[in-house]
Amino acid sequence: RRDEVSPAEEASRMYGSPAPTIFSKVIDKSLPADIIYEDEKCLAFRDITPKAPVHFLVIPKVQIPRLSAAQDGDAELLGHLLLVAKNEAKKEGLSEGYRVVINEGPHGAQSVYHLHIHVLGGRQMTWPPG
Ligand code: DGP
Repeated sequence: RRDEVSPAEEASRMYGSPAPTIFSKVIDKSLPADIIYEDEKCLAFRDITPKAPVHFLVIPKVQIPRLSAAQDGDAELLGHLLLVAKNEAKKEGLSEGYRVVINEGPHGAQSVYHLHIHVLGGRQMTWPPG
């Protein structure tokens, strides 16, 4: 069954062996982070270089390297990440709205190759983004 393999084993089976990133250390708690939510599938923690008064990341425990590497079987997990993002945004008091961002690949300015959803709020956002 899916929940009998560790996240690392599962990632290895589904995505090959992507190079671990700094977020692997956040997941295994070998690197401290300000974790605001955790369950068996995901983690939400504050971004170390916040770009807004509230800026947190939601990541799967399975190391999907980037959105373009996601597979059809990830539909439930991806939906879960979005629901966690909006639940935590509410807990953070972002009642006036917020920005949800996934940076994908070089043109998307992705720097950490472990899929993550940015949630930014607490100030007026502008459009288009840089
Ligand atoms: P991206 O450019 O979308 O790949 O964003 C990666 C984000 O991860 C960036 O906003 C900074 C954040 N980040 C990088 N290293 C760490 C870390 O060690 N701890 C935390 N909390 N955030 C980190």
